[in-house]
Amino acid sequence: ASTAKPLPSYVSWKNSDSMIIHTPTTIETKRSAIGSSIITPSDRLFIRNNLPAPTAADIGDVNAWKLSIEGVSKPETFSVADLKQMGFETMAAVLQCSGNGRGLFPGNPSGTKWQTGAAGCVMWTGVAVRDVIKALGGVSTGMIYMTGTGGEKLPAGIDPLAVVVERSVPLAAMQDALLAWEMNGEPMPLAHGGPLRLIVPGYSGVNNIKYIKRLAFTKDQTQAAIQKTGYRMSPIGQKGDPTQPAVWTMDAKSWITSPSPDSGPIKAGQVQIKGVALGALEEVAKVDVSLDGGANWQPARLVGPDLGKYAWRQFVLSMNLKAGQYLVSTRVTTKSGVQQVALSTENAAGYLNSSWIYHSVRINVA
Ligand code: MSS
Repeated sequence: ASTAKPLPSYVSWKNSDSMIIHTPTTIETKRSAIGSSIITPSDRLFIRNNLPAPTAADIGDVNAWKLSIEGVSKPETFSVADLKQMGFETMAAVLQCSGNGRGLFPGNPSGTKWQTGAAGCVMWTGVAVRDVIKALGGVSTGMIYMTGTGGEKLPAGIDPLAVVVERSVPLAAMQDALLAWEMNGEPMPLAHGGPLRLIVPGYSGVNNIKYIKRLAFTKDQTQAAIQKTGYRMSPIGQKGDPTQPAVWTMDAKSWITSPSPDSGPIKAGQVQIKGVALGALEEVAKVDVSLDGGANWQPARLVGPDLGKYAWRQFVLSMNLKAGQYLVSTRVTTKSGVQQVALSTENAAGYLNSSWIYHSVRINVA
């Protein structure tokens, strides 16, 4: 009997064969199912919700959805229809949960045991935050953070700060941020943050606020628990607190998508070793592949168009493999020479695992 859980109704349109359903709010893309055309198909993109997602009835008319903007010279509230008249940009950017790869840390940190599939490369369309801010006379002096607030209805009887999805990122992140109403050429699905989503490219998943209702430029980081104590790089055994680094930018990282360790033995002969590599904040310069756990490295070939520094690159290494066991490792280097780390510091909640050692995969060739 199959023990596979069904897709929850709010994402029933996802391709269930491609997904690993950890819980109704944590749904991962299978390693081999991210597709091979750079952009992750929307029906295979992972899902992570810290609060139950709003329903279509909660949202109503998507063009009438309101965003208030504060901490600027002329604070203003815009509808999505207004924003659509203020600018137009399209950008490819990787969306990756802060906890992607948590299940590959050796120490069993708490939280969903994501492998590689809490990530995707997505085309986002919307208006640049900087254009909206310009129209409002610029950011007020003294502001150091950009704070976005999710539009979920909050459960009654609980301190809102304990549950609201509200995140602050350094003001500089505003430069390339987008208020997006479209994803992969379609209106932003509700499950992915429609009617309007804040995209902060280069920053991990949690900073990309879905159903955003407020964008504020602030002197301080929000007091919301998800910022104050949550998503902190806490030492193992310690609780999160504001003195610890916040989970903000991602790191250079790569992994193989094929052969997938879950797809059984591979036939000896010519094998295409494929994967994806992100530079996080910079373009990918090269990816090296090792078949012996990092003793020897060979350059892979980058495949397909370069969609900019916030996208990922596909890579392939075509190899003639004899029968045997191989420990396959991949290591990305960015344009300025930043190399994917060998080891990531394990932390209490298992955030930001970008270690090539922990992402190495044993494959059997028969
Ligand atoms: N937003 C909101 N509003 N809410 C929630 O819950 N989550 C986070 C982001 N944003 C949220 C938000 C997270 S956490 C993540 S990853 C992301 O989102 C996801 O996305 P999608 O679309 O995939 O679902 Mo981790 O770091």
